[in-house]
Order: sequence, then structure tokens, then C-alpha cells
Amino acid sequence: MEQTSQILTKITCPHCWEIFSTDQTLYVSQHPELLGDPRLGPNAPLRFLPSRFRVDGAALDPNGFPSLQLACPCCHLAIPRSLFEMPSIFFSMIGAPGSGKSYFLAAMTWRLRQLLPQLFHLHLTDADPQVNLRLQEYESQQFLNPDPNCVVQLAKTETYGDLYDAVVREDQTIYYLRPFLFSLVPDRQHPLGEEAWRVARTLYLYDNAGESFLPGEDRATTPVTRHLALSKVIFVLFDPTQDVRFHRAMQALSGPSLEREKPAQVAGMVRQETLFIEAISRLRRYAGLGQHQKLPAKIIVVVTKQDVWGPLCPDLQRVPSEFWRYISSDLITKGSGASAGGNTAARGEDAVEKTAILRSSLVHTLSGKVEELLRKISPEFVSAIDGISGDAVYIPVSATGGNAVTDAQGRKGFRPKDIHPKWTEVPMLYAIATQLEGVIPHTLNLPH
Ligand SMILES: Nc1nc2c(ncn2[C@@H]2O[C@H](COP(=O)(O)OP(=O)(O)OP(=O)(O)O)[C@@H](O)[C@H]2O)c(=O)[nH]1
Ligand SMILES: [Mg+2]
Ligand SMILES: [Zn+2]
Repeated sequence: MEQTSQILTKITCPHCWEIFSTDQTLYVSQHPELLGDPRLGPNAPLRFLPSRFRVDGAALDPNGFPSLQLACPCCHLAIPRSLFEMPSIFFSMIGAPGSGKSYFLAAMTWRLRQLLPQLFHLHLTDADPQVNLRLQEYESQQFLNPDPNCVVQLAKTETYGDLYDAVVREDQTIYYLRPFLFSLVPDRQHPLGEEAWRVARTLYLYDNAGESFLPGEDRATTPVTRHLALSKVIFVLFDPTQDVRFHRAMQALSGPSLEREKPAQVAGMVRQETLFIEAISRLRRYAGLGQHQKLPAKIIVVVTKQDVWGPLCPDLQRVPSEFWRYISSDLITKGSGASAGGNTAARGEDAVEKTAILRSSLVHTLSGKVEELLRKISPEFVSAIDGISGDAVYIPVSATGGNAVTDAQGRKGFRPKDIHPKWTEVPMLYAIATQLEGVIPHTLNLPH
């Protein structure tokens, strides 16, 4: 992006979700002796509201040391600088323990980091590498592993430990879930590249432990799912392999072949629609919405582990693995997301200007087929979705492309060489295309 000419006056903290005015932003002292913070403990560097600055914008701490590190005035946790330059958009995931949230997230971001620049002249980068460290580790283990034959397993997301930051507020220790923060920025060749600063967003994304969606698991001291109230898009992960009726249907199809994915150790099996209904009622409570008020979020049902249950929906075999195509640039008008001569790729002998376009109409066709299958086999889940959203879409994905294997040492997991994600980028491409006007041109938006 050429310039970031806007500095926001208000920001939503990605940790505690309070909105604060940017002139209240604290700085974090870099001086080795200035330690101690009432919220973060005696070993945390001092937070201070600066009154002196250097010409380069660095704030001077009480000892005259410069600092560029910013922090929220409410929870005192560090906030990347880029959050002050672009408006934010919140995306959340809901899903039972073991439903595939973390695997999906890793495969999705890995795919998007490559596809977005190539196809749509968009760049998805870590707003702060430190904040996204966990996700980078997930991606490295699976997709950049120097040993493609070893067996890797992403850790279960826990409800405690170093995924959370402890903050003392009014004598209570509150545990905030660490967010993932990305910058989504168009480059110069994007049709809106000249106003990139207007289009660019910081994307806040949250990967909860599935247990956090169980009734009673979001408390004042562990407000770990309150991001839902702010979300523009909620990815609801549904894992058919956790439903015994899918197993029966699979067995009817192919004999007793399906190795059942073991759900995480939860006392009793959680019904996925129960968990979803609980999450949505929390969302309503936090957002102050009545029972019948429309949700501010778009619901995208991500149906995970498609490699396992895919045979139940033979139509899926005819769906292409790529959800984009190239069309002649002059078919796209500015209003639909791209102008002629903008997002172009000269492909083919005749060198006609071509633009990559997301096949959102194909997403809808696919959604119809998956919804139909779920309606037959897990009807109460689809009814729960219907009860909340009239325009949810259903997108099947496979984060791994196959089932887990067990190596000679008894370790269960996936060999990097055999991990081939399928469609994991589609939910996010669809979300961006439909929620951020003009950022990804798509077929449903083409002029007729
Ligand atoms: N066959 C298959 N198995 C998958 C896929 N994605 C995940 N799994 C399996 O499902 C298990 C759970 O996946 P996770 O991504 O850890 O689930 P989660 O929703 O993050 O679970 P919690 O962190 O416990 O809430 C993994 O250990 C994998 O074995 C997939 O695309 N295909
Ligand atoms: Mg997880
Ligand atoms: Zn905060």
C-alpha cells in the first residue's frame, strides 16, 4: 500500500474489545529498569501516557527512552501499530471441540497468503508476527516442514495457558483470549489500489477452544467468546464425523470403513446445534440484541473433514477444486468490484485483459447440495441455522485432504507431504467478497 493517510480516532481493542479514543493510547517503556504495571504485574514493562515525543513519532518514557510500542488504555496489552491505520473487521469461528477449527484456520491462512496476491492483488500479512506466532507455527509444521515424512499434529486449543493473557482489573484476574491479527491490503494493481487506504482492513480472527462454547464457560473472568458480538462474519464449523448418523450413512455406503475421528475429551458428547444455539444466545446478550432482532453477522457454515464424508454427496466430485475463473476485464464495472484495466492478468495468446473473479454463484450451488445432505442427516443442526439466519451458506472443506495416520512410534497425525487442503480458502474469499464491497470481484455481483 502506498500511503496510510488515515489515522483512526477510535479503536476497538483486539484483546478486551473496549473502544477507546486513540489519544488515550498508552506506550510501553523499552527502558530495562522501568518495570511494573498495575494490570500486568511487576515484571511487565511500564505503560505510560506520553507527553513528550521525538520527531519520528516515538514517545519518550519518564527516563527519556524512546518507544514505539503501543498498548490499550483499558487492559494495557500491546497493540500493533497497523491497527491505528486501518479500520478493523471481526471474524469469529464457532465449533465443537475437535471439529477442526485450528486445522481449518492453518490451512485457510496458508492458502490465502498465496492466492490473494496472485489472484486478487490483495495481501494478507500478519499485523504483528508476534501476535500470530501460534498460527505461523501451525503453518510451518504442516506446510513448510523440512521433514515431509514426519507425523505432525496441531495441539488441541486449551481453555487455559499461554493462549490467554492475564490482566488484573478491579482486583479480579481476567483471562483474555489472544487474537490473530492480519492486515488485508490491496496492492497498486488492485482496481481500488489508488484508494488502498480506504479499502484496507485489519482483520481480527479468534480461534477458541471448543469447550469455551459450552454453557457456563464464558464468565466475567474468562470473557473468551465476546468477540462474537462484534463479528461481521461467523464461521460455524460443523463436523459430520461427530454425528453418529453420518457414520451409519457412510457404513451403508461402503461397509464399516470409517475410522471415527475421536472428539476431544468432553464429558458426554456435545450436540453441535446445542453449542451453536448457546453461542448465538451469548452473541445476542453481549450485543444487546432481542430474540427476534436480526443478527449483525453473516453465518457461513464450514462443513469440515470433507475428505471423510464427501462420498455421501457424489455431486461434490463434479465441483472444481478452484473457485475462481478469469473473465474479460471489461465485463466488470467499477460498482461490481473492479474496473476495466484494473485487476488484470494478461493470460492466453491473444493477451486480452483478464480479471480473476470469485465464482460466488458456484459457492451457492455447492451450498445448496451440502445443505440438502445435512438436512437429511442432521436436520436439527440445519433447523438451528435456519432459526438464526435466512441466508447462511454451507461450504465443505478438508484441511488435510485425508485422515490422520499413526507412525511406527504410535504418534497420530498427518505427514506434511500428504496434506492437501481442499476449498479451505473458499469461506474467507466468499466472506471478503460479500462483506467488503469491491475488494474481491465475484460472479453474483456481475452486471447482467
Ligand atoms: N480427516 C480429517 N481430519 C481432520 C481434518 N481437520 C482436522 N481433522 C482432525 O480433527 C482433529 C481435531 O482438529 P482441530 O483442528 O484440532 O479441532 P478444533 O476444533 O480446533 O478442536 P479444539 O481446539 O479442541 O476446540 C485433528 O486432530 C485431526 O485429526 C480434516 O480436514 N480431515
Ligand atoms: Mg483448536
Ligand atoms: Zn484492551
